Amino acid sequence: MKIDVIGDIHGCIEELHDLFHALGYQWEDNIPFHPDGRIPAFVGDLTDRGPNSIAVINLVYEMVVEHKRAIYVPGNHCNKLYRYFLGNNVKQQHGLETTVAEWKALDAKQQKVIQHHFMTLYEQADLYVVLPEVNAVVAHAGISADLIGKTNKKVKTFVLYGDITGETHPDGRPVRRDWAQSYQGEQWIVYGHTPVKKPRILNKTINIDTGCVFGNALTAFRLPEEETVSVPSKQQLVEEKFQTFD
Ligand SMILES: [Mn+2]
Repeated sequence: MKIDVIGDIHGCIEELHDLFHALGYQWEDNIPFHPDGRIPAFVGDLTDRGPNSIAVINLVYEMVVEHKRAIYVPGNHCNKLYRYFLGNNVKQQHGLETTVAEWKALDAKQQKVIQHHFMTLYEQADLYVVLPEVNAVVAHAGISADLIGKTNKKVKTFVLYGDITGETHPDGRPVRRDWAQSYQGEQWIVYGHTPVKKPRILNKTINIDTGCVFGNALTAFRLPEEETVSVPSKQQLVEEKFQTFD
């Protein structure tokens, strides 16, 4: 099994197409297939903030649910959109408002189709995936070694939001522990969630959220090759969104 883990897309469909092209995928029936049978694994946060969230939902749904030729794990933005579609009272902010606006612009029949696609995609997904063939775990905000193999509320919070302490920085961002720093496992942990300018490799973890929606790049991590492939973003650069590490 050969895997291409794809970072946070956030509605950037053009860059996703560019990335599939850069990875050597070919389009058949509007779906990218790799001639060597490689499997894409989406690390979550498909929607919000970017220009084409609905198109990303449709493509990922087709690949994962219809064709069963791709893997998907949910991100925190996916969780929020799912709760919106459930009818929960979710605040339309932090990018959800762009996805909701796209969705509301559709006719009633299309709205139902998209809602059904996304909810089906989300409901069939595991919180994270373990891929023994390539010695890797894919989880949106990462996972600590002691939680691998478990599914409980703590795991759900970790994989969606990271190792949050419950406290917030003065600017409102949640305080997160740097779990990757203390990771001692032998399996790759491939994750996204926190935008960085370059893929961040630390121990056997790699953050591939290179902030496409904030104007930097969309990145894939290829296994077993252990190579990254990035394509440039077409969005405007928002410098302050990127985390820097010493
Ligand atoms: Mn996220």
